[in-house]
Amino acid sequence: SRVLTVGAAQLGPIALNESRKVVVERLVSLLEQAARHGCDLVVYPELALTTFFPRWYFEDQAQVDAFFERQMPGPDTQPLFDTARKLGVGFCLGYAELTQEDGRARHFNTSILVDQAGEIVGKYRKVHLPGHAEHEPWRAFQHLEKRYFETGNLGFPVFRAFGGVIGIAICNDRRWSETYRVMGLQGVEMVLIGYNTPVHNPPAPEHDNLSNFHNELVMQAGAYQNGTWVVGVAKAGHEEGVDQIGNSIIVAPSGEIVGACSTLGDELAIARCDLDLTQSYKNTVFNFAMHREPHAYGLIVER
Ligand code: CDT
Repeated sequence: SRVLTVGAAQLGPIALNESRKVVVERLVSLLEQAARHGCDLVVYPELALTTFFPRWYFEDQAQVDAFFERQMPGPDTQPLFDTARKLGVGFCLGYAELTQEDGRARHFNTSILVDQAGEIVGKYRKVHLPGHAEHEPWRAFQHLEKRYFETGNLGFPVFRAFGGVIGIAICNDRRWSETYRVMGLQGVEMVLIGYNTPVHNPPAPEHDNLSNFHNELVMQAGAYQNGTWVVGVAKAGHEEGVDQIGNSIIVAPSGEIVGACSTLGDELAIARCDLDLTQSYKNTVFNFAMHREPHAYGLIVER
């Protein structure tokens, strides 16, 4: 067996005026708790350093850029990396990334994987950006990810780390079967997913009371259909007037939930995940080499 002990480090709300320093203290506290319980790896939510800023329309780009990190680690996040190295616990962290690429400023919704030595060993940039690009005042709150971020340009890579094959997805990515399958085809054994999911979906309020059900449905299906562990971690609770789901879960390759948070605040859910449990799915019902029929799947990549 290859046991990876994982902590799903759910966060409660982050206020608009909460400093990075205070948020990082919360992250460090969860990392210390995880170390005391023998975790190898801790997974934080999407955009874990600030409030979920796409809920507001900002005209001033400088105001938007204030939510972005220009350096990782930077002065505010260095203590998290130092603690990881000291405790020998890795982490996966979501943040807004502002970088210079191809001679221009690029904005991505990013997540990194940091190993037990405190080194960045993987990076992913969100592909499935939800919401809208223009101000829509009829909404109770905005979801302007399509305005503030570019579509991720790294595909869905997997990383050989923590004794296994690790993949990353971010929030809305988890609703798309292609996300898991592209990583499944690369042998992924654990997919790490942070999210910020409002309970209320303004264009489809009839879905609101199904938000936890859909959260579990997509991650349990993604796990089973690809023979992989899935760790889903929320930024939860009542944040700046918007209710966000919690429901952070750790899902086995069987599709069963083996760990879960029960509050809407800062909370750690832990599971001992045997990466070898992926094998009986990858070698039988989801033996891709034996049973996939890609000749019949062309439409998926044609439009
Ligand atoms: N952050 C993020 O991607 N949130 C989206 C909200 C979409 S509303 C269905 C999510 O998929 O949870």
